[in-house]
Amino acid sequence: MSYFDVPEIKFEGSASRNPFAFKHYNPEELVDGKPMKDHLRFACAYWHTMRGTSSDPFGAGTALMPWDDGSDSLANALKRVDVFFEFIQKCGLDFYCFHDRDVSPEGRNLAETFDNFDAVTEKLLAKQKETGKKLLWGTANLFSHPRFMQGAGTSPSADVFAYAAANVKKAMDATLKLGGEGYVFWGGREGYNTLLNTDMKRELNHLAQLLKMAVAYKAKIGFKGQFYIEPKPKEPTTHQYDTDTATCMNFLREHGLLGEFKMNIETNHAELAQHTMAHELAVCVDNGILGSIDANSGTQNIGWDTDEFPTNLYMATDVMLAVLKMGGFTTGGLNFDAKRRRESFQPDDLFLAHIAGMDTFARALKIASEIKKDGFLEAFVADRYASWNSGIGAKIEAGEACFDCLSEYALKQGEPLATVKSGRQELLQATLNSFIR
Ligand code: XLS
Ligand code: NI
Ligand code: NI
Repeated sequence: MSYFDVPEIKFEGSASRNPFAFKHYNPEELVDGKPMKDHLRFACAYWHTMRGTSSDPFGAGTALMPWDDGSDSLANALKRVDVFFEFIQKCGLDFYCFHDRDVSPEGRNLAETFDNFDAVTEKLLAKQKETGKKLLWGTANLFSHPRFMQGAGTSPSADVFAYAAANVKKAMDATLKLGGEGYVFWGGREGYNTLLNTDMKRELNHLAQLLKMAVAYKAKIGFKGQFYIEPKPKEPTTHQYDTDTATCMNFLREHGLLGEFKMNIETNHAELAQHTMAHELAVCVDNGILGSIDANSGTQNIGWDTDEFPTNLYMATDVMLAVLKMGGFTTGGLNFDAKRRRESFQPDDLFLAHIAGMDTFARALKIASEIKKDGFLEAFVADRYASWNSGIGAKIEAGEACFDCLSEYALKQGEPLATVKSGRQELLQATLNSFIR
């Protein structure tokens, strides 16, 4: 039984005009001695690929999904697993990610919901064994159902908090069962729309309690995967508590949780936080907490999460420079948390969208590797800070200077303007451009 009238996607090289072929992604090709597929660790998002209908606030879904009967039945959910695995297999995506509710429907009560989930994860496990595909990370959807309208871990209702915790526990069990390499906490509706009705301090303490329980439960069941927080500043709530990496780090530090979590950084979220993706990744790399990446893109002039497939080579190059700088992914990867545009409604558009993203990152990997080997950026930055390597600079860095001695130094030294060198931003941008080919 085949659901897609599309062949297995193969590498044909940059001269190929076959839309159903990779022009740059050649999984086994070595870059710096490591196969491209191990550098990139591409993952498919179950929610967008299988459950995205391409509806928007002004119109119904347009996506053609001939395999889906549109019902919330368990049988339909089980059938989607077959479709999904055919898709990731043909598209050469080695990993996938899911929320509990993407793969299995709510039941009439929590026990039935759990039973549904068990039935589907059994099938996911069987399919993983059959195909060799792996789970990059799992998570719980604590934002779609009306019960979570005012948050989950930060809901004003303790009963909702307990319900959310039960679902996190279950989703962690499932991730362990499926050999998942990570587990994501994205804030969902953890935030507020107005402070008039919100006890922010109490809500944040509750969120910390939820995470502490998750850490304890992780040890209890022996889940060795990596926990990630996925920052996002707004949408669905006006203010999301996990605004950006720096905010998340401070929260984790305050609650003694810093060593337990890394970040899952999403391009579109970085942009919504008025940062660049490069900034968010740099904060992570500098602090040793870059875990995984939700590879997508926003639209610069739009203020919400459009989750487009990433095709911007400059942005992808920034991403791969950061990934190479940290020495490559360990548990993480590049998850296409991306949806095709509403107008791209045909089933084969799922392939074309992923091919576009995969080829973009394959090129970016090669470009970033060349930039790294050339070393011009590192050399420039090292030279820019050379005054800190000896003399007064080294003394300050070592914590051996004080205001009195610096004042004495400055009075003797005179005007420092002559020691300031050009930042050469335009030169660096032009040099970087010459690698993008
Ligand atoms: C939503 C988030 C979400 C997470 C997983 O904006 O990106 O899809 O990645 O819960
Ligand atoms: Ni995401
Ligand atoms: Ni998002």
